Amino acid sequence: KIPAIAHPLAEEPAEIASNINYHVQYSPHFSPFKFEPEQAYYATAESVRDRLIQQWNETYAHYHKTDPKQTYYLSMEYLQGRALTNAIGNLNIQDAYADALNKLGHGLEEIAEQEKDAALGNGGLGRLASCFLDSMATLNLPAWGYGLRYRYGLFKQRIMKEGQEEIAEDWLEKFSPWEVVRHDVVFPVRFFGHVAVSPSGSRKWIGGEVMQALAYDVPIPGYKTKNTISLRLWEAKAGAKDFNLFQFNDGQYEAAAQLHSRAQQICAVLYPGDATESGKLLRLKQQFFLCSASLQDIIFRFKERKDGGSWQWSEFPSKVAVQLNDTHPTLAIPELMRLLIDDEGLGWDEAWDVTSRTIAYTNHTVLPEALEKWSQVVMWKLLPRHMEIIEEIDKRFITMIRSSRTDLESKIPNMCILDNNPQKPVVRMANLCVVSAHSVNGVAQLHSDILKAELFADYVSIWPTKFQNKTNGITPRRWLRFCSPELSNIISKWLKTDEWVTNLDKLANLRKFSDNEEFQAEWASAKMANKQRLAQYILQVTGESIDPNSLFDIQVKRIHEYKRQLLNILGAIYRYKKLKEMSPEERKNTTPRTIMIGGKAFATYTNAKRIVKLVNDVGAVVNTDPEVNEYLKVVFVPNYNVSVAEVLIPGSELSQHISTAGMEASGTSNMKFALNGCLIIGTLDGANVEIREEIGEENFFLFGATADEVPKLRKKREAGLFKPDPRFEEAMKFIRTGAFGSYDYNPLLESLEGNSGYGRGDYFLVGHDFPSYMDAQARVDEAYKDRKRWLKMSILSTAGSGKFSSDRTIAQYAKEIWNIEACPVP
Ligand code: DL6
Repeated sequence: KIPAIAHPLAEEPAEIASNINYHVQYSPHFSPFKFEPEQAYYATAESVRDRLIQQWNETYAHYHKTDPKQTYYLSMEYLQGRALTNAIGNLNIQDAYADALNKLGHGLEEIAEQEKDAALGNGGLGRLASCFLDSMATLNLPAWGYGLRYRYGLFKQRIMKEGQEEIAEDWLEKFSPWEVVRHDVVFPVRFFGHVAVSPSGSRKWIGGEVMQALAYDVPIPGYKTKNTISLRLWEAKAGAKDFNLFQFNDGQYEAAAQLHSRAQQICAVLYPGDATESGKLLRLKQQFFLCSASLQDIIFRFKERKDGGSWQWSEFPSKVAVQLNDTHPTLAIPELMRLLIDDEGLGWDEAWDVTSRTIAYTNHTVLPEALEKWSQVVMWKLLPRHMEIIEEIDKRFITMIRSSRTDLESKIPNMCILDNNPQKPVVRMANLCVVSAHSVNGVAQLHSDILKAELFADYVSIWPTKFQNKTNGITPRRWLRFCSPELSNIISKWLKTDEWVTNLDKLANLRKFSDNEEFQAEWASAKMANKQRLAQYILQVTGESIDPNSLFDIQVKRIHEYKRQLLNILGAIYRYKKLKEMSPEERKNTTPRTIMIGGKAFATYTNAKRIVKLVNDVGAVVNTDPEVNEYLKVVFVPNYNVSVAEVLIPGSELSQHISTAGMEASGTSNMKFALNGCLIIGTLDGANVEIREEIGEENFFLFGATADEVPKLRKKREAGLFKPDPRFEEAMKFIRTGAFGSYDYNPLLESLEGNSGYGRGDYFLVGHDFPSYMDAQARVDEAYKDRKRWLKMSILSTAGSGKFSSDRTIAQYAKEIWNIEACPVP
């Protein structure tokens, strides 16, 4: 009965319902007369998009008119998750949409669940980029995100008897209502070819294969502001002229469309396997594709802003800031140099000055295997002109050291960009970034200190002010306001304002209520509602029934040996064994626990896959053991992603952030859990250090070696001086008895044994930290028995989380690195 009328800016539920109906009828994607949840989702999303487009166009127009300095965030990954709830939440139209959908016979929550996660990232680094976009928009900062439009994002994880299975995740299967293709924004990107030298000596990259980068824009609305910025995702295309009709008609179908198929490969998958040479080449192509297309677009906008008037290249750094999210977009450095020198005719010194004043670099890891090094052979083949430029940057850097810093002569082999080892010559991308960028930052204080003291120590004396810290943050909108409306409402009620949503420091005012019985009771009931919702979800996806009165203990993140899910599961095994040995009476005095572990293992990372299998095998035994399953359950949460996190985190009470100290650059899920009133058991690693400082050490279950002890402990072990704790040995032995099935866990267990060697010697110190971990777990059990104390700690966790808003992080980047200012749309 509701008419189909376009009301793009409708406020009233009845008008919104008409607008949704309009999209059902006039933007059809399905057969007519169907209005099931799926159809309702697409039509609802399109009606929200109408409104976003309006704000978006106003934002573009405003930036064009006011011409502020803009930031461009270059990232190979964005882990956006779902957009609908976030968009209507940021636009503050949830209630009107819920009413409108009710009129149409649907519930908002059910409709929102139809959306597939946009998972164009692996984990923390990609999710950080997405939180940053939300904050940039909310703070009215003139900024853009640039990335790639992967056809298949992060794989879907299925748990089989044999362990993890990976399935391609086709997030674009039907289509995404959140992207707008810009057919007028297309740039050529070249690969291979050669360098031609003109009689005057100028150099130009020619030949090779040329593809087109086509822009798809995703609107990023700020919270309660008109400003709506863009995430611009590039897709690779070949044109009609690249299609050989003659060959096709001759029956050579594949040869006829060769370039089309190579273009398709570029954006086919996030992180193609790089164990093979072709895999490496493809990954490098992806990186260059992002950099080249984005820089051409940025330069185009820089020139366009003067409406044909005159401009100077020296102004470029005062109009453009480019942030490299890790080394993945490092090729932006030689590409900007090439565009300026070869295409725009600048001299080396001027181009270098512009480039280095424009580009800033964030490091996200100290793990040697994650520090990118590209084969010089592959680089010369794919990007010959860029290799010339990189050689010149390196040569000039070495000359500078030799002329002005002779004390660093012996350090040159480590500091220079090209490692010319004849066996395996490589380009060290992190070194290229440090030498070229005007700012280098780590992502938590401890991590930034380690960068300065170790990884980049040699450079610090040359450029003492280049190195900075920008502790990561998370958006309070997605990670509290929208994922836990119950807790949010209580917070706003007691603080008598919802200002905390954009000024998270205000949460500190909750401290004064931490002992208040009425407040505690409301807090407990919100947490219980979230636990019940989580229990429902676990039942639905695993068939396991878990008790909301047990302690919900969660570890969710990518599976990696340094993140030590193995420590967690060994602890669970030990707990299980002890419960088995107890009398029924003794068991009644224990704290019932549900341990949930979730995360994806990289497809070729064998030990990580063994860990996934072990968690599942332990769960299968423990959960069906009638003697103990009232006191302990172990659940593997399949296919962990952003939407799953939005259910798990609000329902958590304890979360584990237990990496070997010094190895987790920051972590951001620790911040999400703490913000949701979940207590942390953790090491002094990454942002744990700062979280503990903010929420109070008495509210944090600390254990384990510190970062400066780790190298000494490794040495001690190599010298054969490590004696494992009997509890640790007991847990290991228990697995070997076959208590959890016949799978051969020896290779995994052996990695924790011996004193050294590849895959041996317990590099991640699980055995060393095990006793202090178990002691900390015992403190958790005791604390949980004291209801009032636990609730107080939970409230203080939320109250102490103000610092970890990505609004704070982004405000610091804006002021201390980018030098940009807010530009609110009037
Ligand atoms: O900075 C975001 C995130 C940190 O929170 C994690 O601690 C860190 O492991 C992650 N780093 C990476 C590095 N990948 N590469 N290369 O994902 O960044």
